[in-house]
Amino acid sequence: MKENLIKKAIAVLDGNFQEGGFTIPSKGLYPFQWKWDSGFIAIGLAYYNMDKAKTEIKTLLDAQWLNGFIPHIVFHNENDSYFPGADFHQSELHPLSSKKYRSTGMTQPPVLGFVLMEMYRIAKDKEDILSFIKEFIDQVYQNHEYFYTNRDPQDEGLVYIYHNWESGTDNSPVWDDIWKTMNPPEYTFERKDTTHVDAAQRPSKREYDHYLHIIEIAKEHNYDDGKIAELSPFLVQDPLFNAMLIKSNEALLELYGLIGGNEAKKATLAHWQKKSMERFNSKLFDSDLGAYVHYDLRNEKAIRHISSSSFSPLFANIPSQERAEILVQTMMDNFGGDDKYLCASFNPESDLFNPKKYWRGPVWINMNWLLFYGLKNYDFLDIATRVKNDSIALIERDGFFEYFDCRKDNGELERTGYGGDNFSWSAALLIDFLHN
Ligand code: 2M8
Repeated sequence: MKENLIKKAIAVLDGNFQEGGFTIPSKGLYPFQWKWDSGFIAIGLAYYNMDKAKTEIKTLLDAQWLNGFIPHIVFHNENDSYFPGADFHQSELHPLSSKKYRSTGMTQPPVLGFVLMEMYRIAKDKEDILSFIKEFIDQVYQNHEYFYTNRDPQDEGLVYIYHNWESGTDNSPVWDDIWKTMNPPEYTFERKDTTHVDAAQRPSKREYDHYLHIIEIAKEHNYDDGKIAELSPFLVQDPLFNAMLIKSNEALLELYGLIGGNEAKKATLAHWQKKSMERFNSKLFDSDLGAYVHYDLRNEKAIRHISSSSFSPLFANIPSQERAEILVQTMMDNFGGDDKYLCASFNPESDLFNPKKYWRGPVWINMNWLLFYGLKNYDFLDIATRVKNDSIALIERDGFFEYFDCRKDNGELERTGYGGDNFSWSAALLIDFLHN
């Protein structure tokens, strides 16, 4: 059974691998290289083809800008089956953007530090992987330097995102109140995603107007970080994004330790890490909700919703044991009923929860993967096992979908696996689940 599932997962990943040396998230729907997808994909690849895993990371880093920024989509080809594509984003507006690849002018969660650490953990030949890491680690460090230098205007140790697409959790209800503060024009454009996937499972046209409007503002200022911090209607400190940065800081520190030398970089990483951890805990924990929340920096207020991002700090060892216990209790009370698979992407107890719509409720395998290791960090071994087994059960129930209905189906649900099929990170992280 296990061997069979691994074989199927490998077939999904191999089927999505492209000649340019990267893996698309899913055929049709997502025809390019995405930043955090590539990171998760490399973890799966590392189990059966370390060379491919290295290539995945190398290709992504090849698109890094001169200021250390790594874009969220690298447009390796002219495929026009995705909107908005390279012509809309116009990364060339930024003076330091890559001359080799067109890309977006926004980023995604900084997963690469801990992905390198995972590759090291999985590798059989430690010497070989360490020489790969040695070659590329400085680029990841420079990416962190970009964040701390350009994305933290009040020098808090918490970095902002300026677009919901930077969060990775695109249409989460967390952003709904921000949309109410904006009134973008009604743009005319041709959606491509809804030709691949039922519109009921994707963001609405009006939501897309907001998404495009933020990009238009950034483009007017040639993607200048200072101007974006000043003017973007969307400016958020996201617990998921910052937890990924903190976990990656920790990984870089450990990897530089293995490599030796690099004292100045280690000292800087340790400094960032301390500051970020402290501020994360003092600013983003909501004691009344018993969960970490997002902070809207533009409108200076906390966004008081519980989502799967609220639990991601467990992965980065951010809460104390005592706080972790509160957090897990909150999760089990709201998300953990026997009638549900763990872990919905948005609070099932909220009126805004939608079990079929993208980041408004369905289970995502990458979030479950973060949760699995996060729960293990704090010795919640039974719940961690449940998260792992639920993830495997969902893939067995539905296939390698992009997202899954968290409700246990007694035959009354018409379908339960949603979005893109043969989805790469679902396959890649299943391989990891089955080995751990
Ligand atoms: C989804 O986002 C893209 C935009 O980046 C889209 O909807 O077109 C998100 O789920 C994101 O987290 C993911 O990286 C991307 C590709 O899988 O798809």
